[in-house]
This record gives sequence, C-alpha cells and structure tokens, in this order.
Amino acid sequence: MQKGYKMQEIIKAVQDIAIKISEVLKYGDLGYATSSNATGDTQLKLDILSDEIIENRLKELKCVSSIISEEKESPLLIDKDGEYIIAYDPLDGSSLVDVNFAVGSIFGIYKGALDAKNLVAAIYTVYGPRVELVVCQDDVRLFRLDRAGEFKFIKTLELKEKGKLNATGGTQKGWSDSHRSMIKSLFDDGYRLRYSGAMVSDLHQVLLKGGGLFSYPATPDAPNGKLRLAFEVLPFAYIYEKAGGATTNGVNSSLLDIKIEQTHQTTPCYFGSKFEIDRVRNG
Ligand code: AHM
Ligand code: MG
Repeated sequence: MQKGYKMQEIIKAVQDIAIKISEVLKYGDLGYATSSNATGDTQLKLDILSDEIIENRLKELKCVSSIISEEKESPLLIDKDGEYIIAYDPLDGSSLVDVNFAVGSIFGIYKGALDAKNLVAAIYTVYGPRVELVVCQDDVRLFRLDRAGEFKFIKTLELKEKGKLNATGGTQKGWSDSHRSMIKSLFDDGYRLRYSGAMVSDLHQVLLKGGGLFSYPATPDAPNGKLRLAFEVLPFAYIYEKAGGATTNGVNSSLLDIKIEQTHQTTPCYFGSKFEIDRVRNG
C-alpha cells in the first residue's frame, strides 16, 4: 500500500464532508434544535446535521479508531483496529449562520492516543462565499473548491515574523490588566481589529493575511477560556506552528504542551506570528 494512503483517505473524506456541509448550509433550516451539547450550548439543527454528516462519512474509514465531536458527550468507537482518532468541531462559529458569516469545520487527526504529541495532521474547512480547505501535515496547504466539485491546490501558507491584525476574543470587561495592556499595545502600534466570532474564519484571516494575533484569554465568566483543546485549539496550534507562527496559553511555551485530560476541556489560547506571541509571553 502506498505510503500515506490512509491519510489520503481521511483527506478525501473531509473533502466529501465539506461539500455536503456547504450544501446544507446554503439551503438547510437555520433554526434551533431542542437539545444542548456537552458544553451546554444550545444546538442548532445545522450543528447536529453537520455532526451526522461527519460521523457517517468517517465511519466508512477502517483506519479510524474513534471520533470525538464537540456535539457528542463522549468518544464514539469506530474500529478497534483503527490507528487514528479524529477529534472535530462539526460547525465552528455556528452562532453566526443567522447573519450569514463564514463558518467552518475543524479536524485534529491523532495517531494512537489522544495527546497533542500524537497529532499527525490538522484540517479545517471554511464555508464562505467559496469553500476552502486547509490541510496541514508537514506544511500548510490551501485548497479551494472549483465548479467541477474538485478541491484545487492554491498555495502553501506561511506566517510572517510579524503581522498587522489583532483578533481579540473573550468578554472585555473580564480581561486581566496584563491582557488589556498587551492588546492595547498592539493597537497602539497600528494593528487593526479583525474579529467575527468564528474561530475558524478569524484564524483563517490572520493566517492568510500573513500574521497578527488571535487571542481568547481566561476571564471570570470563562476561567479556562472558551475554546476546546482537542478539536479546536490543538488542530489550529499544529497548523500555526507548522506555518512558522507560535502559540501559547499565556504560560506554556506552546499550546501543544498542554495535556488533554477531558474530552471537552477548554484553555485560554493565543495564536499568531512569532513577534506577537513573544509580546504575549513577555507582557
Ligand atoms: P462554537 O464552536 O460553539 O461555534 O463556539 C466557539 C466559537 C469560536 O468559533 C469563537 O472564537 C468563539 O466561540 C467566539 O466566542 P465569543 O462570542 O465569546 O467571542
Ligand atoms: Mg467551535
């Protein structure tokens, strides 16, 4: 069997998933379901549908041992002989579908146990005016869906040493003094505010524009931050670091140093070019 064949199968599955979810987003029901997920968020029908689309497609893969979804309470066993765990957020930013903003899906692919050190790939999709796919194994590659339904390679993505964008999350009245002054210092240096409220789109923008900072700190209303480690934070940390950027939770030298202790564990998080992450670390 050709080297990387199983990973190719996973990437193909994510491509199929992206096409299906983008269709559902165009014409599906935007209303709420009657349930809430493990984090207590009220689920949209689209959250549940996206989760089902992903589960059904990933179940076809023999190489997947289990899947972990933001929309599922606990991991779901797929094939005990499989070698990859896929942790995913089926529809990140789904609270923005009513305002027709870009949203996406995030996938972390772990070989063996669910541990940041075992991440071997991360993939995300963006459902905007166009459908895009970013695949990261050793480098970070951008693909765009064409008229024929094929994902065409566009370019390799790299972060510059220093950027211009500042994507600031979390309830501002709960920011610590040090976080507030760090964010202000970037604006004082000429950084421009960019924040939609969909992590996938905000991080995509910072990445494609070459750099800057995306932050979601700890606040009294979210003492461990809001964003979830296994299927939101770690896949993007993997991508940002492979793109030449850096990450931190404010304490660790990298988000990838954090241990996953619970499926739905959250963490404060900072992603950016090296310059901005140095600024976060040094205050
Ligand atoms: P979701 O996965 O339920 O959509 O929640 C995560 C989203 C992220 O996309 C985004 O960065 C964050 O929540 C926005 O939160 P806030 O509205 O507090 O800025
Ligand atoms: Mg999310």
